[in-house]
Amino acid sequence: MSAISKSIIVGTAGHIDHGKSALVEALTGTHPDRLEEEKRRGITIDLGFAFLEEDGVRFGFVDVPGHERFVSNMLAGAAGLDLVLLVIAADESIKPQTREHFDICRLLGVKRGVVALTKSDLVDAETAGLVRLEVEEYLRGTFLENAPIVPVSAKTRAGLTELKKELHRTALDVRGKDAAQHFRLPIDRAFAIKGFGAVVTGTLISGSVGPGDEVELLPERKLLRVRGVQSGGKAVERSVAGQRTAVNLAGIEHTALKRGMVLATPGKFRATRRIDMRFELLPSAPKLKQRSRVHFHAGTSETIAEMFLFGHSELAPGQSAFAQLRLQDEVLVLPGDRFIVRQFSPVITIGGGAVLESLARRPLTRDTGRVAFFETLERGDRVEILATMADRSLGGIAFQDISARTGWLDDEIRDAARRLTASGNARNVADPLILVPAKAFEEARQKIAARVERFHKENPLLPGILREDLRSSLGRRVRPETFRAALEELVAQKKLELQGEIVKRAGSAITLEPEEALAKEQIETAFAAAGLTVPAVKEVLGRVPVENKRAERILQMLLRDKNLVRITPELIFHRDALARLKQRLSAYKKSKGERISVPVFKELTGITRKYAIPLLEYLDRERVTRRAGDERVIL
Ligand SMILES: Nc1nc2c(ncn2[C@@H]2O[C@H](COP(=O)(O)OP(=O)(O)O)[C@@H](O)[C@H]2O)c(=O)[nH]1
Ligand SMILES: [Mg+2]
Repeated sequence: MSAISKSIIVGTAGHIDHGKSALVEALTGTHPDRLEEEKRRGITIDLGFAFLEEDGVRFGFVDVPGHERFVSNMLAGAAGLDLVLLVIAADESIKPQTREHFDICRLLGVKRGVVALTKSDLVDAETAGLVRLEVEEYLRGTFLENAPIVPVSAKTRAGLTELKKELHRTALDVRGKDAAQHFRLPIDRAFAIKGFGAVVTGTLISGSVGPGDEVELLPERKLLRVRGVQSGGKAVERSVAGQRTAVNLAGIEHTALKRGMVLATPGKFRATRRIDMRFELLPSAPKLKQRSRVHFHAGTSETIAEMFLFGHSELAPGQSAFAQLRLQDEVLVLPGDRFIVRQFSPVITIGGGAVLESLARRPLTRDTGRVAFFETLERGDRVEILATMADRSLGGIAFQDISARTGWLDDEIRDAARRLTASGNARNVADPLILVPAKAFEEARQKIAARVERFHKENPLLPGILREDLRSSLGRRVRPETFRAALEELVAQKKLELQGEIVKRAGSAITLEPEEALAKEQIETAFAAAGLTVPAVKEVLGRVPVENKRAERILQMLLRDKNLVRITPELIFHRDALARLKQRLSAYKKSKGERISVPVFKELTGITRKYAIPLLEYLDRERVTRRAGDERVIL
């Protein structure tokens, strides 16, 4: 057996009874119908799976039901197709679900396929020729225009070798899925196996998974451990993107798992209820009104949604538009993911498209930059996308948000961010990363400088503004990280200076008017002279030659410089008086022992209870003394 170089998911598509399941069995040896009811009724209800290895290519077949009642099952299987095997019975030619399935493949962005004209044993050469012409005509101008059309019979096995050859040839042209990207496995089945526990299966659409991995179940946000992985019916060390994959999970009951949920790399993604996208209405669909209710299908999930059209009051058949879907249930999708929209009732496929913004915001009329943003997302240039995301954010965009909104790998994010900051259009203000538009950063910088300047003007007797006051004066749009970075830059540029918690203009110093200098001296002297029997603050301030507001500021200066110490709102002492008191206590300790009562303290200091109690409490706080019952211990 040759080594596997490529893993490709092939999906069948086509009308009921056209021989899809029989063809998969003829190609792989496995009949894809697995449900009891399917076997009994002879129709496919849910997805079926089979495998084939041909010349280094591993084909995972997803066989879908053709009946119109089971299109939603078909959709769960169609997500993740690399290649479509369009099945058209030679005796019936193109029928309604041929068209619907084909439309779905086109809307899902399937790029390659092979057409099988099945049941060729039932028609003569002339009919076969006519059907081929019809099919060619139908496919003209579509992605299958030049696809091989192979007449086959599952009954006589005619054409099977040729069909395998064409599948192999086409598979080599398919751009496979990327195993290096973050892991995502949309779940299409969940069940339990005796002795193993919960198992889920799905088409691995990106990344890889193996035993021992930790994965996140979304939208549940549950972390789970992978016990084992199977691919193609065998246990494997790693299953990679493009393979049908079964994952045995520890720590969860299979009943808590269901189709539509996704296993993913932990901590990277967020489920959503609001998606911006480019929507394409099929030419065969009726016109679509604003705010229509629809069915939304992406990956293996489906939910009900309301569609808001941007810039259109309704959409004509065949038209496309930017739109927002508000979903009833949370789903995990990423930009670039394809989805299908079906009419609410009667349920028919009416269109689909690609996700542009998976974590969309509420649509606002005043959001004039929206269309340009969508166009940027569609162009797909990473640096440009980051720049626009930063521009449209309130205070910048952080690493985790970029990751959740783009699905890019960490290195891809870092690389794009580096190129963006190098261009000068944005600033990184944090580690790992918060991108702030250059304009917003410059605004913050200027606001800070202006605020400090104004503070100095309004408060000539204060050395500068408190850092926290400065930050909160900028409003909530300036993130703390932006503030810090802008402040650091202003300090580095020697425009501002930091002094503890105070921010000031570089080189600024308080200059006192002559009467202010006099007042300062008078205030300090008043407290110094009073010793421990200090005067009321109001009284001291009332005596100086400047008005109350300035006197208050001068007092603040003395307190800040610690010449004066405030021990209660009403009581202020000079530092020398307090120093003498501490000396006296330590002398007392030496001569009389470490314990001192309040009366003795009063006697020692010659002060009344009014001063003694607050002073002792101050000394307790200063750890000069410690309270012990009614007494103090001198420390
Ligand atoms: N004569 C003939 N009958 C076929 C062929 N392929 C399928 N059938 C029959 O057509 C019916 C429907 O086939 P099935 O594979 O279930 O169709 P599906 O609904 O597209 O999956 C079954 O009775 C098959 O036996 C074929 O190549 N030749
Ligand atoms: Mg079938």
